[in-house]
Amino acid sequence: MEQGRIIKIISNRYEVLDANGQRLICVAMGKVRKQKVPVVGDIVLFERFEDQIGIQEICERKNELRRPAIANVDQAVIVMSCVEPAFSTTLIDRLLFLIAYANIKPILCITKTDLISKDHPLYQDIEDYRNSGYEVYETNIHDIESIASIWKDKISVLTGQSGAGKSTLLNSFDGSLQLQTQATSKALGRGKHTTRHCELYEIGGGWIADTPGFSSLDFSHLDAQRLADSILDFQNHGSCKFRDCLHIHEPGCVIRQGVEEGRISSTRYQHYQEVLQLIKQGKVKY
Ligand SMILES: Nc1nc2c(ncn2[C@@H]2O[C@H](COP(=O)(O)OP(=O)(O)O)[C@@H](O)[C@H]2O)c(=O)[nH]1
Ligand SMILES: [Mg+2]
Ligand SMILES: [Zn+2]
Repeated sequence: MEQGRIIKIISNRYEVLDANGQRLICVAMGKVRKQKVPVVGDIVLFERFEDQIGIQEICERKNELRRPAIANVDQAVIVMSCVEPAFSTTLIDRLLFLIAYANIKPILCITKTDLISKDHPLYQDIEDYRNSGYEVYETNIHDIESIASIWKDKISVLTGQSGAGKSTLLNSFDGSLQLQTQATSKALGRGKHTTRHCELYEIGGGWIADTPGFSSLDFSHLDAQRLADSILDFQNHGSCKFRDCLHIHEPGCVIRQGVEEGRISSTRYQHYQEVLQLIKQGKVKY
């Protein structure tokens, strides 16, 4: 059997990139469909038959996201606009937590900087992320230079609200892509949600998935302790001396101390507490 990677899914047709870089249209064989639902990014074993190419097996995933459904990514870029839609550290942090929880490297891309002044207060939030150890890029339609070199040899996924500028960003890197953006979809009268399926595009020497915006983020499947252990702000601060510590009530907890002394972002800590509540409550909409 040969190995390849799913780069696009349209209903039950899977586009697989083979070892020679050829794009093949495949179907999923029955036993695969029983095993699990194939997603973009999946490494698969496939077989060429006379009349079709069949995916026989989905290889073990090194990581996976649910929303968007994608597997085996190296980095997830949270695309957040300065305005339209409004900048939100709550949303950034919820995405940061979900991405780190999934064992994927998060990166922040702040778009539409052309629409705000250089002394806008949100630059303090950006500084806060940088101080916490996150990689942050600032872009706008006229200037994407700073983020141009991060894609090489990596599988990346863009995530963020509808309208944040994800498709615009990818179009700026490769004009031939012509991904539909909100402006173009309005012109065509197709409403707001323009990116309908998940697909990997070859850009900047790597592969990037554009994804639709989401209407909700689901925290119901998260384990509270694993969340606490996956938050980079806490990890960078050294480990808490208590085992199984959620860093909430425990006296002498190093993370709480770090927050009190201003060495851990109080915003992130507050958002962490909120997400713990959401986990307790079960399902949630943002
Ligand atoms: N002024 C400005 N507008 C932008 C920028 N990036 C995207 N837009 C606009 O924002 C709207 C939404 O962009 P789109 O790429 O469709 O967002 P997506 O839903 O995240 O893919 C479109 O009208 C874009 O032209 C930017 O850097 N500056
Ligand atoms: Mg889009
Ligand atoms: Zn603790």
